[in-house]
Amino acid sequence: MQDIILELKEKQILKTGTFVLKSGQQSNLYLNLRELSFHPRLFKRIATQMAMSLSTSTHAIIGVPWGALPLASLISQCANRPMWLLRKEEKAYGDSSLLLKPSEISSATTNVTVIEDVITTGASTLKAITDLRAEGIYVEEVLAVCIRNRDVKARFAEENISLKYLFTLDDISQNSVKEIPSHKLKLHDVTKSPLIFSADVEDSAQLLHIIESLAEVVKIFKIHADVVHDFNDLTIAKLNQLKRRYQLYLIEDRKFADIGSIMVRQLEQSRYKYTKWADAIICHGIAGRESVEALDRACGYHEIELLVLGEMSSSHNLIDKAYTKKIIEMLPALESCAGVVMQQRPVGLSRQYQICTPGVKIEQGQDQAGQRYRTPEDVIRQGTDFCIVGRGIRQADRPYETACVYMRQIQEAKRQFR
Ligand code: S5P
Repeated sequence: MQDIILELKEKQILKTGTFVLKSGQQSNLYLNLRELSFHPRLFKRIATQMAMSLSTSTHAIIGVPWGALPLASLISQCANRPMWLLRKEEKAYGDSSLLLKPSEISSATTNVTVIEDVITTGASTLKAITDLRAEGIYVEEVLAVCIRNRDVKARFAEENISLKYLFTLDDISQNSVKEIPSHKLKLHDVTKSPLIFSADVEDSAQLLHIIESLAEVVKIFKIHADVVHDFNDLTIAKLNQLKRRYQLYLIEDRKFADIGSIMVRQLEQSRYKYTKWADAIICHGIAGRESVEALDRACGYHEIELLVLGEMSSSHNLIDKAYTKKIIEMLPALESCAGVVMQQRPVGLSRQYQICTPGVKIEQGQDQAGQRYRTPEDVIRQGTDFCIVGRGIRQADRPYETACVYMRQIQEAKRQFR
């Protein structure tokens, strides 16, 4: 439910401030669920949740006119239960009945669920219930997205109606809303946390689990979204939730390497929606200055930092000293560039650029596919700011404890060599 609340906040459907409600009461939270239909995916999620709590003995659902009608129709689809219609006022012509339902169904034998979006005093919902009762309908329950406070439950209990809802506004404490940062973290905000964990796992569940289990000790996570086979919008919502809760910095290691216009489209139009969650992306500079500058401008627009790759950890890689030098020369023109992926700090490089070094393990060595490893002590001695560690932690029996060991070794080496 917390996910849904955060998304409502992000989409400005849930607002903070000072608001006067229809009832005249003042509130510091305002929920405008009328705008939910502008966001079909979120709307469907909410309707699905509500459909799951529908009573099994309900024959039909009825939305309180008019605000709850789009929601009721979506729930009707999700639950595969018919939707009947209740008019707000009687018509002066034609069929004057307030209720529209199939004529062959007798009112006396039917239970209905009334759907509402937000219930504050309950007055309009109770008016709809009175109208339905006048038509001989038995209202079994009311299902709402949200109630303002729990006191209103007693009002429905008096009427012998069960009131179900997804959340109450009182539950959304001011603190949990304030926790959401208004800006993304920058790499220099997290320099006290010099370990980057490469979360190169296979699916979203593993990704979210490993991030959450390490988040107390690791603050920077590097992800290859395209190796997470079921990376989707829910993964993104949950990643953002973890980001806020633990103040994390997320790097997408896509290693963009094409001409500028394509890299910009890859950044902005990818199915992995990098701009919705990444604080930084990694790119190659192979296409040259103008291409990287185009990507840099797009990064600036999306408040994403750029990390440019100047050296690789793999054996016999094709990068030579001249190439690395040209990458370093490119940096001053890149306004979003926060750092470089390098094996060591180049002499004379400005301290404004953080050095991030992959290929780090407690035991130095090599894997079967070209990766070479150096120890945290070795890379810190070479001037690195951040050690990037993947399998050294992920494949350990106790990843959390192992991450703590890496962190201690890195910090110890920093004390020794700085
Ligand atoms: O030169 C490089 C650059 C990078 S970003 N060598 C690398 O290994 N990486 C990345 O660091 C690589 O894509 C992987 O995500 C991580 C190393 O993982 P490990 O399991 O070998 O520590």
